[in-house]
Amino acid sequence: MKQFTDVHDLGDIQVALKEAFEIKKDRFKDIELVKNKTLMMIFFNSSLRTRLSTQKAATNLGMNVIVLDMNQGAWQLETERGVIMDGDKPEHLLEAIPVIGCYCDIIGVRSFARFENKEYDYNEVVINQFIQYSGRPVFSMEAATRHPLQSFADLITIEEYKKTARPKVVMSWAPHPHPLPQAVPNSFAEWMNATDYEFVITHPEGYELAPNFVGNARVEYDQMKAFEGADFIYAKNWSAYTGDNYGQILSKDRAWTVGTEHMAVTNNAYFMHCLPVRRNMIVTDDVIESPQSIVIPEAANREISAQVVLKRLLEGLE
Ligand code: AN0
Ligand code: CP
Repeated sequence: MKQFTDVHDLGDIQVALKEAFEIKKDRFKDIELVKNKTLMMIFFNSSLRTRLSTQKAATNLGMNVIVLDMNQGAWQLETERGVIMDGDKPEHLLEAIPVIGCYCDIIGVRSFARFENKEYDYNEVVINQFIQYSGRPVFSMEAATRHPLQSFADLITIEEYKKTARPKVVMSWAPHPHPLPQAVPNSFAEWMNATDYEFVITHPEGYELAPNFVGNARVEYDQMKAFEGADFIYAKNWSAYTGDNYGQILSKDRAWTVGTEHMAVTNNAYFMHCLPVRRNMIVTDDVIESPQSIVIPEAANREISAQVVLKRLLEGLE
């Protein structure tokens, strides 16, 4: 594998899942796969899980790891080409990226949507510049429009917990005080559409995601109706995508906060969230602390999804 930015890079997802479960059984089995290979993790945004789980996965494979937080100690980077750099940014991304590439074999990048320009975000300008100019295989640690390491871990988790071959999975919008990217819901939808699960998306009007991510999912505006008979509830906030509302908050309606009354109409569904989660905005204390909440095993599977991806990228090195 040469890069990992979306579900298609993995090829057959059943094969990838099989690989994930083999790694989960013995996560140190590939430690002799490579010697002296270095992973560089570049963060333009904060992280707890991605940073820790990806570093753990890399060390399971015997890699060396360098982590760079671009907002702490690195030069502030200009990203637009053609800008006269007489402002407060001393370095350009177009030099920084190939320099970073000199010191490592594989690069992970976290760069969220900025909400300044929808086209810039949806063209994935930052991660694509890393792909183009670093000379190294690049993988997404959440880019502007997708979070594939998360979605892969979510899929592994559903496979572990599902009680029927074709579970009903419901992704529900929930309120949040700040505007959040669409990357997690876009990506989750993309991965769910690559399975044969029954997949439903529920959100207030105005929160429609880009049609290429929604795909064949059923969109149901009545949250309670969507939850009926669900086997998995996947909660997430996102800001508006459509038209001039891009990046805006249209609702903070706490009727959408997932509570016991919502879970009561499901098929004793498991509750999932990528974390970090705002309690009593996205989900009540009672639901997230209930035995049906699988947010911690879901986070644990981030190590596994990262290890599959790193192993494949290592195998693809020339
Ligand atoms: C981020 C988001 O919604 O994309 C990261 C989630 C993994 N969440 C926040 O910024 C709170
Ligand atoms: N779920 C997730 O990616 O968490 P972090 O933002 O803490 O990495």
